[in-house]
Amino acid sequence: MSLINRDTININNRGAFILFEGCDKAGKSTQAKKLFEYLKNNGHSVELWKFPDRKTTIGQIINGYLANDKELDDKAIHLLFSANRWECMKDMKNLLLSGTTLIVDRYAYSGVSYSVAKGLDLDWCCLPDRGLLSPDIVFFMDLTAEAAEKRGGFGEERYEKKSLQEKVRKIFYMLKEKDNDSDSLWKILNANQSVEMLHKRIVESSLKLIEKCHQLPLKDDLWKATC
Ligand code: DGP
Repeated sequence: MSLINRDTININNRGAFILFEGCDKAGKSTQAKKLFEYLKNNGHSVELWKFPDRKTTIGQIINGYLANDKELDDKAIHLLFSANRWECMKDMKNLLLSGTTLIVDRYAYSGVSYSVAKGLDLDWCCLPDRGLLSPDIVFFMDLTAEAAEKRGGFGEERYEKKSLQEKVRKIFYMLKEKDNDSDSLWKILNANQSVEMLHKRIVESSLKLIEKCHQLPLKDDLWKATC
């Protein structure tokens, strides 16, 4: 009989939590999908997730808000975005512990950046997401608001306005500082490079990370040290 219990096996083989963050139109979804396809085609167990998850009941309210069909108080919508992440935590945790790598397109960093850009208090905004699973890497797709504006489809949804996007970008950088990024959690990527160059760099970092995560425990301590 094996003396190694299931939890130990899981911890030693867990998947990596790979997060893409950035302002609107920075190319997060393109890179997240390309990485997903690369890993899948190379035999990895991998899933691609996106926040907000517009399919859940909470996600449908968020969708109506983003499409300007619904008006909601800034604090109320902030809490709904956070609740939308919390309602997925159990499934995400189980997948990671079973060895599946998760590629996640937006997360709590977007949650805080957009709400603070609208005028809410930074500490108040961080609290609802405190204790979520922590990502193992944050690929920050960095693009100026001027460059974003020139990309197709900009301006269709609520937050796609140049002045707001400029603020959002600054707040992402504040959150990077707040993370006290000693273990190089954040990778800042110039989103103006070619799709293929970015993809190559992302694949290289992700493969190293996936290997490293096999040995690391999963952390559900987002912002617990700083908030
Ligand atoms: P996307 O589907 O990635 O284009 O995101 C839709 C919009 O929602 C985008 O402008 C960014 C914004 N957003 C994403 N997550 C959050 C969040 O948690 N809070 C707020 N306030 N906005 C968010």
